[in-house]
Amino acid sequence: MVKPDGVQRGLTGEIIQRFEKRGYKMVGCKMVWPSKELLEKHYADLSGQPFFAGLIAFMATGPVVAMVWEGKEIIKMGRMMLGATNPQESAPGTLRGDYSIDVTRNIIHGSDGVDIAKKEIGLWFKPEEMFDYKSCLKEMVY
Ligand code: RTP
Repeated sequence: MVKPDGVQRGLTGEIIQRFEKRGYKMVGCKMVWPSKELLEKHYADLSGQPFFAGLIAFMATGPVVAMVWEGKEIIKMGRMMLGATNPQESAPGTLRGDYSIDVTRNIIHGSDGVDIAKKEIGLWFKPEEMFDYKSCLKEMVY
């Protein structure tokens, strides 16, 4: 998910391009201005953290771009492409390492496991908003 800061800074295209160029297939994509209720469900596992309220407030400041990507080891590789949560620890060459300096405004969120991804896809997408289509990347992806 491109966070509000990523959308407002015009980084959505760059983020999508990095995943596409790497060989991943987009199977869902939508702009959403999320409610606090949706965000509280999305970040439910962090509800005990001191930064929770600030994180929810920030994430509700503008639209985000929710995406579903498919391909070999997408969770592991996607998180490598994002870089460390705290941009001060993100390697140059990663999205956060190249484009952010603040842990809240770290431009992008990525699911950190298959079960978490399923839960998050269920929160953000209706089944008819996901697409199973043929791609010329298919041979690379599978
Ligand atoms: P994400 O879910 O966004 O990909 O990030 P993550 O797994 O790497 O990090 P997580 O621990 O799940 O935290 C979610 C988001 O909360 C913000 N955060 N702020 N110390 C802090 O102020 C702090 N720690 C985390 C970050 O924006 C992080 O992406």
